[in-house]
Amino acid sequence: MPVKRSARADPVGRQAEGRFIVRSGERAAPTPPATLSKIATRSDRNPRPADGFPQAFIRPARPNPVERPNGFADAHATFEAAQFVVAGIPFDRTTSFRPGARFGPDSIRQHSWNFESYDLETGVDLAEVPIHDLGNTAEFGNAQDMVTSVRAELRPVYEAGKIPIILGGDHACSPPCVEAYPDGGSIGVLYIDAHLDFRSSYLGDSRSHACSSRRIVEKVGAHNVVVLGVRSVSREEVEDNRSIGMAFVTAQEVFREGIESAMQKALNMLRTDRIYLSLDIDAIDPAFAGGTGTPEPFGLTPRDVKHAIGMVAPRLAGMDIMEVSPHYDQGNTSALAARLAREAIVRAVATHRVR
Ligand SMILES: [Mn+2]
Repeated sequence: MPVKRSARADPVGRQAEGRFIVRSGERAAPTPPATLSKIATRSDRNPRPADGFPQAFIRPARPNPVERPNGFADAHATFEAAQFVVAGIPFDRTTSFRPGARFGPDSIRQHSWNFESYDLETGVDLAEVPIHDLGNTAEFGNAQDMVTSVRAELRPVYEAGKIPIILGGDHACSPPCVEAYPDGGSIGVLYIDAHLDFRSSYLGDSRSHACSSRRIVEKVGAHNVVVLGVRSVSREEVEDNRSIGMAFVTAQEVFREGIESAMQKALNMLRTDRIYLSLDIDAIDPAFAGGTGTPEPFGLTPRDVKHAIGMVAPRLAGMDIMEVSPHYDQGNTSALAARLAREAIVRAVATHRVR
């Protein structure tokens, strides 16, 4: 039977402080991994009523669009058992053009229910992978509050050896996800974005989404960051970076050389054992992912990014998908984001490098 999401175990012991809370709605009770078919698993969540009930009122085998649970699909595990931990940061207060990425996490979760749990290419069934959904952070008044809280909330996730899958939110949400990585651990960052995001400060805010790669460089070092898919920079960003030396691979290079070669180049530069993948959905061409705050033409294809995820997966330390702003399209951007999150999980599992 459905249980109140807010009534479940508090994995990091901080729900009383109002973070990673789920504000509304109910969620289907956890179900064990499927042993028969996908349909059987979905049916378990929606038991058929007793015989004789009018046919018109028999509930569908899969959640319908209005009664779909709030959480990420197939996230049935407890926090303790989980290898992957989904969390949402519905924060978009530094968006510089079109706001709305605060609606990204829940829209991505909704669209995650569209997909089968079984992945044809890897043979991995997400229903058998321990995934936990922490819910969303509380809302924040400013970027610094968000940064402080996200750092504190994500550190225990890393310390427990789990891989966070963070759903944003504007790209200002990414630096604290990297900064939360335990001190002493060396981490590389693959930052996939149309923009360089290398401003020192933007509109008076050093925590603006226009400054995110720079904040990450300050944490992990310029030699441990590569930006992929770039096609929009300011002159000042490029000039600043000449002395700092963060590497980037342009969208044009990906188009010219192909994603395999471009990614090989990027991975050769990231010498750390583990890599955090930050994906600004605007790296992908607005023809495919127009539901975003700052759409930039001449972008990567969804297939490019799928392939890039597959190449990073054996070293995956964590991942975020940011800047999905669902009200600017018909759901295709959210669907793509949900599918790419699932791709990261199945590829990481398939390479048997998950701790
Ligand atoms: Mn961007």
